[in-house]
Amino acid sequence: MAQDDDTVHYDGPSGGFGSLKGVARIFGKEWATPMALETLARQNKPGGFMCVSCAWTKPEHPHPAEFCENGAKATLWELTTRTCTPAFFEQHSVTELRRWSDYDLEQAGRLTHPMRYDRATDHYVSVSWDEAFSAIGAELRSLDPKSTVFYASGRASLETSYLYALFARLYGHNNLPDSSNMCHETTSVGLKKVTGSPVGTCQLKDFDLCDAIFFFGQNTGTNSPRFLHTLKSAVERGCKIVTFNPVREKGLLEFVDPQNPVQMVTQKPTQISSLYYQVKPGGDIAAIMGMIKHVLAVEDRLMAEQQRHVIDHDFIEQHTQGFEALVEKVRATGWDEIEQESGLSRADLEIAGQIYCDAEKVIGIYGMGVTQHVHGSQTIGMLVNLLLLRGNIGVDGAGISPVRGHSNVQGQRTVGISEKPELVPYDRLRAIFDFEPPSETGVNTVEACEGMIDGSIKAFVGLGGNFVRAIPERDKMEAAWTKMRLTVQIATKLNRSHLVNGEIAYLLPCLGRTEEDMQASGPQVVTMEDSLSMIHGSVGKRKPASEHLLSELAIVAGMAKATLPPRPSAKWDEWVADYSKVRALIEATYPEKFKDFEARKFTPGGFFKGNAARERIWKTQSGKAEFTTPTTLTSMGVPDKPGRYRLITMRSNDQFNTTIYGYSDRLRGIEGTRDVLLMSPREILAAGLSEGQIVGLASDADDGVERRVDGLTVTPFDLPDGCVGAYYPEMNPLIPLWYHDKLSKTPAAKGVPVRIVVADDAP
Ligand SMILES: Nc1nc2c(c(=O)[nH]1)N[C@H]1C(S)=C(S)[C@@H](COP(=O)(O)OP(=O)(O)OC[C@H]3O[C@@H](n4cnc5c(=O)[nH]c(N)nc54)[C@H](O)[C@@H]3O)O[C@H]1N2
Ligand SMILES: Nc1nc2c(c(=O)[nH]1)N[C@H]1C(S)=C(S)[C@@H](COP(=O)(O)OP(=O)(O)OC[C@H]3O[C@@H](n4cnc5c(=O)[nH]c(N)nc54)[C@H](O)[C@@H]3O)O[C@H]1N2
Ligand SMILES: [Mo]
Repeated sequence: MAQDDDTVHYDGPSGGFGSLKGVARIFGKEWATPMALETLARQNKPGGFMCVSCAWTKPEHPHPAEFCENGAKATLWELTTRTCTPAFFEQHSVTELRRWSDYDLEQAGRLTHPMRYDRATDHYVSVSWDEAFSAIGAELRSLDPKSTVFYASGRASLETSYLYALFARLYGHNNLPDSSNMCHETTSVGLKKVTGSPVGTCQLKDFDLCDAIFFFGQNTGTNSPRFLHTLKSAVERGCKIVTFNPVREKGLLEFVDPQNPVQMVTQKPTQISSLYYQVKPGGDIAAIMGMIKHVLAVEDRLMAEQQRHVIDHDFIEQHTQGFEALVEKVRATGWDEIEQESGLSRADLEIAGQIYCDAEKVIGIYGMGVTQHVHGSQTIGMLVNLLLLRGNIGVDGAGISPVRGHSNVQGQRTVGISEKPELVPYDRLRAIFDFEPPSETGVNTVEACEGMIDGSIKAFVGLGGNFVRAIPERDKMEAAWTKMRLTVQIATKLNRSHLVNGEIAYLLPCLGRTEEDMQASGPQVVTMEDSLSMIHGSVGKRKPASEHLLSELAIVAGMAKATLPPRPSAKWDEWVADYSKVRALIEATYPEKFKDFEARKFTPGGFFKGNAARERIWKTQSGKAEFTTPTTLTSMGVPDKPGRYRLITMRSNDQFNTTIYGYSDRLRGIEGTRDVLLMSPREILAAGLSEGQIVGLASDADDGVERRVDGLTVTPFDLPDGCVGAYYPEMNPLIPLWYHDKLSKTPAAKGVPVRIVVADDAP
């Protein structure tokens, strides 16, 4: 695709020296210790520790250095020697800190002491753990459990997560929203609906066997860089990668392996995508419809010529339902509509469709570009439709593989962090702990926010994360937040969510995963589940950032003990002393997935928890894999109109969610600032704007609510017409709380309706 000359772009491939420089920039800072390299060498290795960055799988035979630029940044970020001590809080009031940027807040370093917010002086003051636990316990006891929320950001271990969910249920609620609610909940609900499995079906070995990979809205180079090694090997043995993404992401175009000396010297990159389609944001349903239309046309032609079938009719007959309705819909949909909604030409989609027909085994990959849309669930349904046509689920070398975010986000759901009681084996919880778990469905993230606004939610406990910064509708939410009675945050570093406090507020500092977790029975192991459903043990070896830190598990147990009446089955102290006892509980609760958990926890490459859809056992309502007929060709929630743009909220290469490592998005050529509005040169011209002009964005959701972000520099960028790009989390004030995936309520952060506001005095 042609690139206008003045469009900002970066010429180097992803990986390569640029990625080493990215790491060096962080290493160079005074706060990285000389021990850092030794820690990095243990990253993602059996018996080592599992990276705190993304959830991509950890292979059985790791590279000498099995980490990437961004994994190294995440590790070093945790290893900083800077500390955010009581003296820091004495110096800076909470009101003052609210004016700091996300970057500056986390630069303050690791939290060292448990802190209580003192409203009278507007400062955090240090408290003892006992004091914090008993105050939190007293507050929780005085509240209706159903008016409280226990949030989890997907990092905490399986052991901690299991106990956190148990604490919630013993206390009396299922209000367990998770970062997954803003992320792959579309998968947990949408993929489960059609395949019966809430997670992907692929394993690493499938990537050695597939003939084609169709890639939708996942930015591998930045968000799961180690996956590039897998893709590179696939390409080198002839696998075709076909990518759909409005942005020409460097990592999906070409890659220099920083682990490969020859490639590093020659700098000859591997071409990753054979075909790259700049689909309109929200245009994926239409694009897949076009491909399916082509598959049907090929089938018709082959049938007429009495040749072989391209569609796997035996599979469809035996394993699926809904095929005829889909075919009818596809035949009734015209190419003009498909071209209009996808922004792609019939000829291009026919080429993609032909690659699909020619490939024996196909994998479908997707990320936030699919899940964060109003009709994201329908897009997942369409991708599954495409795969089912040729029996591409449940055979080696094929399948569907959503790429998950946080390092244990998938695992947290596996061990009970879910607002939906039907997803949790209550019979086993009853038997093990001798209690009646609450039957009422809890709140997800959006519902928790609604509850804070209407006053029904009165307390928030956050196991990691930066909730206030990550959710939509920030301005309204920050105001609602302060009306809560109690807010408790378990964290490693200071962030915005710690500065908008309830009436009573505690900030509880915890160990990071790289740090040694010493308990009564000795140093502890924790476990996590990656994107491919592999379970891994992780051991931290570093000296903790402060002697006052507790492990996340100990903090959860401390709060639970202070809140709940004692019961013989709840052995909080024993569990803290020895995490293997918690693994035994996990195995007892989920025996099919965690058989011989303790013995298998260090299996190289992890152990597979199993997946029914992979075995072609469909745990759907119909007992079959379901073809679904889309009700729309666009996943946008509002129609286009003049002056309205579709905003993609993006992650830079220098951030992990709300943690901003720096201001270099080197793979996109944007340096020194995050306050940019990315637009195609054509659109800049058409809107009467000029490069470098400072503009604002306003929400254009037709609900009469004023939402604004100002101070964005117009920057030419290679994007399809009708859309603009800007960074997450800065753009979150623009997303209405009600603008989310219909089925799962995942906020639709990738197709936000906005208009551009030019100040009267602008040049
Ligand atoms: N370094 C780093 N690693 C991370 C994270 C991080 O912030 N930094 N975050 C972690 C987390 S929690 C998650 S969930 C994952 C997120 O990883 P991804 O799933 O990759 O998420 P995003 O970067 O938000 O967006 C993905 C891509 O979708 C494209 N896109 C936008 N709209 C559309 C559309 O309508 N259709 C299509 N086909 N594409 C579209 C965007 O251009 C972008 O390339 O990464 C995890 N890993
Ligand atoms: N507009 C827009 N909004 C989005 C998205 C988007 O693409 N666009 N993406 C969404 C997605 S996919 C997600 S997952 C959410 C992210 O939402 P969250 O998971 O809530 O946010 P993070 O930024 O990952 O959390 C960062 C904080 O976690 C804490 N932390 C780090 N390590 C640890 C640890 O080991 N233990 C504990 N207890 N705390 C730790 C630190 O204090 C740090 O400040 O945001 C969502 N919001
Ligand atoms: Mo995520």
